[in-house]
Amino acid sequence: MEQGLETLKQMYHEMVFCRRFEEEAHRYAEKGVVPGFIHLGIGQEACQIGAVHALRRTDYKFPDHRCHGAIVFFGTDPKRVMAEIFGRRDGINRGRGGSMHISDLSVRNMGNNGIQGSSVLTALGTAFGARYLGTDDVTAAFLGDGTLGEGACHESLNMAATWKLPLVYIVVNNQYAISTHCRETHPQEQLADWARGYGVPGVVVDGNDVEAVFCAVSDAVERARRGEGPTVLELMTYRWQGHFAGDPAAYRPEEEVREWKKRCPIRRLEARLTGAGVPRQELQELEDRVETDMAEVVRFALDSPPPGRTESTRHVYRDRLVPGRD
Ligand SMILES: Cc1ncc(C[n+]2csc(CCOP(=O)(O)OP(=O)(O)O)c2C)c(N)n1
Ligand SMILES: [Mg+2]
Repeated sequence: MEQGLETLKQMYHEMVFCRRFEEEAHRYAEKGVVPGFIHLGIGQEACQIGAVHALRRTDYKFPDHRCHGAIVFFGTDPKRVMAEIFGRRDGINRGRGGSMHISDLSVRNMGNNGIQGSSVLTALGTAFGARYLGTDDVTAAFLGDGTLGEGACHESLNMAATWKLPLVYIVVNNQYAISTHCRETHPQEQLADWARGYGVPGVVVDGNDVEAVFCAVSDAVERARRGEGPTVLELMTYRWQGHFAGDPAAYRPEEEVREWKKRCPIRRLEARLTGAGVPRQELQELEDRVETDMAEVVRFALDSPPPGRTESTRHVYRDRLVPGRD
């Protein structure tokens, strides 16, 4: 599936946006503006944008803790995503979720969960629900190489495979789970092979090539829409930062980090576009547009006040009226 140049330029713009968005989030985390942890997906932009383009607005999405870029391009206003990361009142979840728990049901971003591996179980619910309601909406769940070691992943894939549920497992293999290399925790050469035991296709993809990611996710999504069941995709990539903002990542060889930075997904798409005759100036204009937009995103988030103390018991289950209960 060859992508038109216009789509590739759009992807370029979005990947640059993801990178700059997270760089700004990182900068403000270092200043102490971001409460709690933030995990950055810098270096993994092709995984996020390639997948976004393969999904419809009505598909159910389960981002993981490193998916800020995808969350924005699922269709949530980036200003409200940044405000959420800053824990502010205008955040998409009123500042209560923070980086880890950004959800937006209007675009069927079902949110993330702090318990690694639990999303793939919840994802069974939306996948089954779509089938039950007679729609062809697909569920896509992002998870990491480390998370795949959770028992919940086996339970989820077993059920999805048996019931042929429309579920796509997007395993972003950035090779580390915090400080542990995936070779130390998984016996397979490629994690995608894990799917074979369940009679499910497992596909290894170059996760730094946005076109390859788009094609692989599209194929898996179409297969799911046709009612042929789940697919496990293993996107090979690397996170440039430590596990969380502030982790010096001393456990990784410097040479390894340098090598992976040479495979930058954004520079790679840039080479593809300029090789196809797109003037560098045109890409520069896209980058300039990102800078202008990002200043507005950060300004909005900084200007938004923190949630007031009196609000702390609002919008929680406590307020809900349960029939038959006092
Ligand atoms: C059940 C559970 N165990 C441990 C943790 C702590 N934890 C948070 S992220 C993480 C590593 C996840 O690694 P991976 O799935 O490869 O994702 P990555 O961070 O590399 O994107 C761990 C162990 C957790 N949140 N939940
Ligand atoms: Mg990982």
